[in-house]
Amino acid sequence: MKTFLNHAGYFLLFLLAGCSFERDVTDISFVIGVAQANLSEPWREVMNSEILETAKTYPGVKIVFTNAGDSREKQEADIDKLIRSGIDLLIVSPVESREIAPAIRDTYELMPVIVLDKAIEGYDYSLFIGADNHLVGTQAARFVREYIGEENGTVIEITGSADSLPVTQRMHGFREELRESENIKLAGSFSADWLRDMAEDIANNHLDLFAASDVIFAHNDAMALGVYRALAEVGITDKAIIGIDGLTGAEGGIALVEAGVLKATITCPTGGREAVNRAMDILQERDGLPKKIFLRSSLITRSILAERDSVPGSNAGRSSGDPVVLGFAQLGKEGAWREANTKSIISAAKRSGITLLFEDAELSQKKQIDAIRSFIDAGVDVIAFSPIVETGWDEVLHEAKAAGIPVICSDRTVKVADETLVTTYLVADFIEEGRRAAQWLLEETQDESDVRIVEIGGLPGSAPAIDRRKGFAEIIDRSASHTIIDSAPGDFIENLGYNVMTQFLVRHEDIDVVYAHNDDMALGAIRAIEEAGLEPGKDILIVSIDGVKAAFQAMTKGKLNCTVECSPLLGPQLMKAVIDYVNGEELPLRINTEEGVFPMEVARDFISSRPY
Ligand code: GYE
Repeated sequence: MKTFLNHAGYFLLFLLAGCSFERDVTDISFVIGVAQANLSEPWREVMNSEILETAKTYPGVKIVFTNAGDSREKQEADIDKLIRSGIDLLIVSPVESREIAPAIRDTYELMPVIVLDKAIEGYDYSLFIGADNHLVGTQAARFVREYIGEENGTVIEITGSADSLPVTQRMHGFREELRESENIKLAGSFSADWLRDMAEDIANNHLDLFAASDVIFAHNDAMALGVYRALAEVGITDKAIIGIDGLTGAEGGIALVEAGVLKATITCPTGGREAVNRAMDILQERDGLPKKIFLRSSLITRSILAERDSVPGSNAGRSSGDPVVLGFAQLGKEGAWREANTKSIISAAKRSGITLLFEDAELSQKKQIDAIRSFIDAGVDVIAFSPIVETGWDEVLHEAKAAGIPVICSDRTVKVADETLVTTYLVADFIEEGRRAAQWLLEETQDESDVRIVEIGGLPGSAPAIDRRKGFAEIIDRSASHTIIDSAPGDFIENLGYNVMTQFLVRHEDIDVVYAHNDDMALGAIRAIEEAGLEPGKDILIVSIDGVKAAFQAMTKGKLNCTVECSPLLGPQLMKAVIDYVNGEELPLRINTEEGVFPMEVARDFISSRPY
């Protein structure tokens, strides 16, 4: 029955959409195709209606929906039909993450593609938008830990369809965090395919187990409601049941929390609104387009709802004519990347009419904290900073929060106990950069055995140094022929890269590869290798990260073998986030920038167009 309905629904939509396939160029400026995975989950209905509602705010934009009824083959056919109908951009919410990837890649060769909700492997699409499902799971477990406290307790988990990426991520996040409390045991885990009635049946079939548990955590609110119904049937109405989604409307998570049916829910935005807004940015070729947007998820309880109603909105107290003031605390001037980053921020602020208070912390965390405090005192609208290291920010960020000033982390991440202290992260995926450097290396040296690698690390304790190391090691560890024989920090500074490499060359006779966490240190290493009478790029292969101009110059001379791009041009994205915030829009949790990999062979083709 479900399939029939889906197909019938699809045909209806397709017939309706049929009229728009004949494009009337005079009044339709863009047609956006939406390949939806299914419409049997309320969450997806909300996604579609958000897409429609948002599209209405852009005159001349037409949306054409298809519904794959959870069949991958059907979704491939849908995408095909949408393309043939003449859409300008595809939004796809994939049925699954793996096998659909080639169809998405082929479409991306023809037009921009936004992947919504389920990430796919690789980078063959324009933009990914979705929740951080690992974090969603962590947030749920944090609530459970807080709720159960020190006593012994048990929890039952009801998951969405097994074998789907968000489910695995939610499970991992939930269990990892739960393990922090030894007194809490997972008493059972069941899959109910995201469906309310299936969850109700499961609870009915295991009533004793459910009745004896302290908390039931379901991967969506619909299943949480199903469990509630089963327990209410036998007179249990005070069980702590928590869900995910936090949709508005009847039977939505917010109403269920308000009514006391659920103790809590974690909001999981559908991204429909964001997808259309970003689609328009792409179609109108606006500045500051990111690669991945992770949406914010928040814990909702009755008391949080009550509190929220009494808190003024983000732009309270501003009058619309006031210039927007941004305080930016730069970490220092350690090299070429940072110089480009600073320039990008200053010029983008000018272009956007934002008043910028700029402080340079000269590589001192203390100075950076002082700068943030000075922005709080000045009462700026938004604070942004590029955190020199990951930890040690809780106190000053609490001060900013207490003053009602949002904080954006630009380029690097922080580790804080309360994740609401940071409004948005505008960062690169440093782990992925490390992986890409390693993948390039494995391919380049695939026929060799016993490849000996030295690593020149970034500033210890900084997010890029921690993550670039992690991502690189993850891939290298899979190869029996590659070993990281030594690693030492060069703090992202050219001279220190030179020093570290000089010592490596004294300590080790047979170095095959240098992996440097940035180009500046690689350039320092090149100097050291030449001084030792060896040929960089030949006797010793060198791979680094950033993609600055000097790295391209070194590649054209054959001295550097590969650079993995990490764009410093964050100014336009940052200003967009600031303006969106001031306009009262909810900002995503994390925005990842676009990045490429440039081996030596292509350096000449790109060098003249490198923007930094
Ligand atoms: O790669 C390095 C700089 O935080 C991403 O910092 C940034 C890094 C960049 O010093 O060159």
